[in-house]
Amino acid sequence: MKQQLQNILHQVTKQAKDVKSLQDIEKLRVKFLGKKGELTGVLRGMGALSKEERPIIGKLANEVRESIETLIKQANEKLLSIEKNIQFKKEKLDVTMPGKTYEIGKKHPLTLVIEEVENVFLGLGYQIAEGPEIELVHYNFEALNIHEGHPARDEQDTFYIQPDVLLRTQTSPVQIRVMENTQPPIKIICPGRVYRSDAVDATHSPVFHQIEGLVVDKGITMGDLRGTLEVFAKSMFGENTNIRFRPHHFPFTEPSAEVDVSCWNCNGEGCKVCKGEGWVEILGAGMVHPKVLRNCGIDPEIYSGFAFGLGVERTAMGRFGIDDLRLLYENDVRFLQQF
Ligand code: 2NM
Repeated sequence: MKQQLQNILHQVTKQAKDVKSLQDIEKLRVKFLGKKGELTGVLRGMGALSKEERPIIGKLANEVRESIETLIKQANEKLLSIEKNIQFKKEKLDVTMPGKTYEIGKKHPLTLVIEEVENVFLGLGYQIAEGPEIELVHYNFEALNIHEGHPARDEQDTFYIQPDVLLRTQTSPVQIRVMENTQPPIKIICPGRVYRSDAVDATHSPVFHQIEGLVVDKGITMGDLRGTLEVFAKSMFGENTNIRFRPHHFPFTEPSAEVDVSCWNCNGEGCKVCKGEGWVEILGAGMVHPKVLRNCGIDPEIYSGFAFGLGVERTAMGRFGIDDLRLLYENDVRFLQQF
């Protein structure tokens, strides 16, 4: 019987080393310590022992049971710590890993220029006005004193939809619409898309953007125009910027001028940006023609006004050093990411 007990302990010691799961341990416990287990079986046979043998075997049996319990407890602890380590490994969090970055879009350079110009004029108390891109010939040409036969009406430069309907070639028709519907004072800027039948190259596109400004009130002079454009140029291109007016002709303004700003790149010294001139042409401007005011129901004997217009693409190219206008429309992310 002593031999049997030692054999049981030996078996448990061996098998406890191989347990792979908590269920294995439970099986082991049932097999040796359970009601029908091997140790119990041996103990049942104790009745057949002599008086002298019984306490000796009983003591040994108790020791074996305690040893088995200890072995099972140790196997249990070992397994729990292994499982915990597996769990820890699975849930490991490396706080030094770089975070996930979500790429967010950026504003298009044309939008940046439009918003920058809008902000300057909003600060000067102007309102933003918009209008249709499909226009009546009346608003796009007639009301602006551009009559039939005028070079600006050349069929080739214009997308006609019907004989009296076209894609607007400038944003001035928006200003005509505002003047028709509003009594002065008027202070507006009109940003928007315009269309001309130009072939695409580095400086031309059949679709481009303009921003035109208009002020109509009593006593508005060319001095107001000059001061306004100077404030605008300084806030767009820097405090040291100067402007100059060169005489020009537009059918809708009289007098008219082309407006240059001193080169933002070389400060007037002459460089590649200004092609050695020291000046860059960015605006057209003038005093609104009395005929145009009258066309809109505003009495030129009481009111006067100034207007100006700039090309957004050209301004963006100057501002950001872009040498080909097509880059602005190709939506190449490598280009767009830079702004
Ligand atoms: C320019 C240049 C000069 C202009 C004139 C008008 C209106 F509607 F008042 F007659 N709007 N915009 C104007 C004047 C536009 O763009 C180069």
